[in-house]
Amino acid sequence: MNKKRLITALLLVAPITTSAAVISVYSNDFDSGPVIAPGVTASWTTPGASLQSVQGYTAAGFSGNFLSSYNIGPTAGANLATLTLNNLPAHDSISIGGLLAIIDSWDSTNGSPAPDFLSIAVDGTSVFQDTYNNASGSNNNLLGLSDINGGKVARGFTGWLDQAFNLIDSPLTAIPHTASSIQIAIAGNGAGWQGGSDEAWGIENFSLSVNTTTVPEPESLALFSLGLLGLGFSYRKQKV
Ligand SMILES: [Ca+2]
Ligand SMILES: [Ca+2]
Ligand SMILES: [Ca+2]
Ligand SMILES: [Ca+2]
Repeated sequence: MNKKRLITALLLVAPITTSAAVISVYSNDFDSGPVIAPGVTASWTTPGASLQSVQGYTAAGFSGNFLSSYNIGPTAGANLATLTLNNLPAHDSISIGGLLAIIDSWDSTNGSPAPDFLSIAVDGTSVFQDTYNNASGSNNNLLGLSDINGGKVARGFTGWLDQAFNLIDSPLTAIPHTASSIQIAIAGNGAGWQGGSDEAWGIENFSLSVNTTTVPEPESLALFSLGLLGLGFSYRKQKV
């Protein structure tokens, strides 16, 4: 096939590729107020968390305040922070982003008292659950989140060592979802989760984006077919 025909064929094939669009619908640094897409409404209910200083987490890229469970709970049902968003644009999946602080004496699934879990649910269905071993136990960051803290380093609160992770590339990316409303619930839980000032979580730069996938239009499919024809013609021509 000559170069011109190859380029023509590739150009015609290009429109068949499904394209994805990402729309940021909510982000919050917990300092300057949330940024919310036009038409979308957002509200938090936070019996298990409050706005607090990030303390030494500035060294891990946090700033000002974050949403944290430090010094709160645990009591049944009170370990939660839930974000509700309504009037989302049409989408087929969602992605949750942010920085996660794992504060003080977390005891993994096999330390004491354990197990300790950080859990995130979307519309009541668990999409994220992991455990951390700041104080005891051996299982830590089983989901392999990106460490942004340089390992276990004291970042304040009580004297126990602390951890921090970026939620990027976690199971929170491209979660299938189509409804126009969503509830995202963050909780510390597990039979050994002590909460209060023993072990806590914090969320910074929390964000939600919705993803749309564009399928090829019939016109593109027709062009694609023509491209294939052209490709076949070129091959035949070259053989003789
Ligand atoms: Ca902040
Ligand atoms: Ca503990
Ligand atoms: Ca600490
Ligand atoms: Ca514990």
